[in-house]
Amino acid sequence: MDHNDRTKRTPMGRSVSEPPGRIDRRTFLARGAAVAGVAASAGLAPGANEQGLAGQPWERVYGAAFTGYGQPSRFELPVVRHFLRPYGDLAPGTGAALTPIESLEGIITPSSLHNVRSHSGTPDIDPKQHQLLLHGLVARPLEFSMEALWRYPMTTRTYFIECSGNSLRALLPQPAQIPAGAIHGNISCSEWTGVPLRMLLDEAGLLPQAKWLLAEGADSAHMSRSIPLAKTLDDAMIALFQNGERLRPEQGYPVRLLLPGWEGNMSVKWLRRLKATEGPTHTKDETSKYTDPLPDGRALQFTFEMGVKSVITRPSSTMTLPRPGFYEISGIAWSGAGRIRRVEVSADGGATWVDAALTGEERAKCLVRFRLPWEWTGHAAVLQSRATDEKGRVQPPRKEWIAQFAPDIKFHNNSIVSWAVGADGSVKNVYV
Ligand SMILES: Nc1nc2c(c(=O)[nH]1)N[C@H]1C(S)=C(S)[C@@H](COP(=O)(O)O)O[C@H]1N2
Ligand SMILES: [Mo]
Repeated sequence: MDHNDRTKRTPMGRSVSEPPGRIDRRTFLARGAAVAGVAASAGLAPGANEQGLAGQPWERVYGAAFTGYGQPSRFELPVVRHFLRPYGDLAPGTGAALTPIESLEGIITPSSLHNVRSHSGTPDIDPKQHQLLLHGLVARPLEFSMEALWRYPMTTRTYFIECSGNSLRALLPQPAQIPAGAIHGNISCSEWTGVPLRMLLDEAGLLPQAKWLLAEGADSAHMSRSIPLAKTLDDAMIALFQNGERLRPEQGYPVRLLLPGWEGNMSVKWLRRLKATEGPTHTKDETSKYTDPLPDGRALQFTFEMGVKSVITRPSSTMTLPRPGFYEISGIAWSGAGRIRRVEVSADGGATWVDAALTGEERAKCLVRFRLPWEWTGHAAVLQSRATDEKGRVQPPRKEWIAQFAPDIKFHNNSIVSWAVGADGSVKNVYV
């Protein structure tokens, strides 16, 4: 449709020809003043700024002392991870602590809010006692102290980690009315620094029969997974740092495996052993879990790469829009296959779509932030986002995705997420 057809405005600045809730970046920018107007009606009386210059209480007292390790403002204390503890207090560190994606912006997850997925809690590992063994089908078995690992050349990359059980709660029979992060927050994105795994494998000398690598953690579950060699020689990293500091214990301190774009489970934390093998080991963690049941009774095993996906984080489930007017729709998108090429947003439950602006799309296997201005007219609306990656894969509608699997499917849900905005401004999780 020609944008010039939309220039007839009412005195309120609303185009009479536009359908309710239409979204358009140019309209938003042209009418930025209207947003300021909303703020004025929200209580900022003219002249309030000048009065404010007289000084708030904190402007008249000496500030707090330095702290050794900084913390967020006390006013941000409610921003915390969402716990999913299937065994309750019996196993308080088992399950997941999901990132409050609904409260965050940009693409980096603060380390303290990184999602945590653990099968047997977080071990308290002394880095001086911890060793990484590299053995099996190699010419020279090696054992690395953490100090030894530090002496290798390192690389720094920004990658997401998504649990393949993310969005499990979007498969409940009824849509859960909980924050976006409690449903879709089993994902985070950090800057990781470490040693390319390839370098250690080259040093050990892989034998020709070696085709897979078993990775095992030092937690009491001894979580372990089999990894095809091609990935370990590609972009796999032995990560030691997260967002500039040593890994957090919950992320695998003192050392973890990082397999960019692959299901989070394979990025073995608290890494203690890598064993080169001829075939996959078929560990408990890759047979009893992380398989996808099909309608004909069979199951898919080894679904490594995470699908193309996106979710609108603002506005999202359990939020309330205080009044009609301009909002910025904001969300995250990612793909295990590489870069995000496009994110489209719909405000009418998928009938029409508009391209959103992207931040960070030059990076592969990294979160991308998408944003789009939106005018909420006060009518009911259904907000959705749909991502496309550089391989041309498009995020599927929920019904289409579900139809591929048996009813007890639990993993790899990358289907489109829908948030319904009611006439009262309430935002609800809905299935479309
Ligand atoms: N040793 C070990 N590694 C592990 C796990 C575990 O329980 N033990 N959980 C896995 C799972 S299921 C996921 S999704 C990722 C999560 O990484 P994060 O907690 O840093 O987000 O770690 C993986 N690595
Ligand atoms: Mo996971």
